[in-house]
Amino acid sequence: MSKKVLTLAILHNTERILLGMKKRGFGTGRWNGFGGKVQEGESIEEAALREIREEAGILLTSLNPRGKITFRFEGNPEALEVHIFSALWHGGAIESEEMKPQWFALHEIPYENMWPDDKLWLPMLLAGKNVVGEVFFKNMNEILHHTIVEL
Ligand code: 8OG
Repeated sequence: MSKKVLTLAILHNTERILLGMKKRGFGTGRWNGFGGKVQEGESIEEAALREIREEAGILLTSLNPRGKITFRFEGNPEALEVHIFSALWHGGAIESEEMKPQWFALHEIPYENMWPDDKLWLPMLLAGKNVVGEVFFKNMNEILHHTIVEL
């Protein structure tokens, strides 16, 4: 079974979270953290830092590794191994071709317009826990089963 390695970074502070509206590609129309595919020759953290720079115009030098979630879709042999990072952020963000950034209060996270798994693990992450798990999707909107636990 093949796998694709991706990154996902959650930028937040004690009051707010910075999400981006995905304007193209996988997950279009959903709010998400910033991230994408790891390219040849870069470490996973380097890829995460590059994606934050490209998608939100934010220059960071390090990230906190927060765990890993593997996504599978029914009928698709390729697993998506998403490495999750976080960083404390208070500053601005710049809209890119891929993402329109927006701050949300931590009690107003728009889960109804996010990937359906996010409500399963993002609250744990924001509570300071690291997460590890697997999510098996029937399609983009429906989860067949999942296991997500504190790392
Ligand atoms: O490069 P590309 O835009 O295809 O990267 C996809 C991004 O979406 C990457 O940051 C990983 C992230 N992602 C998934 N699946 C899920 C998911 O179920 N929930 C969340 N929050 N992000 C996901 O690929």
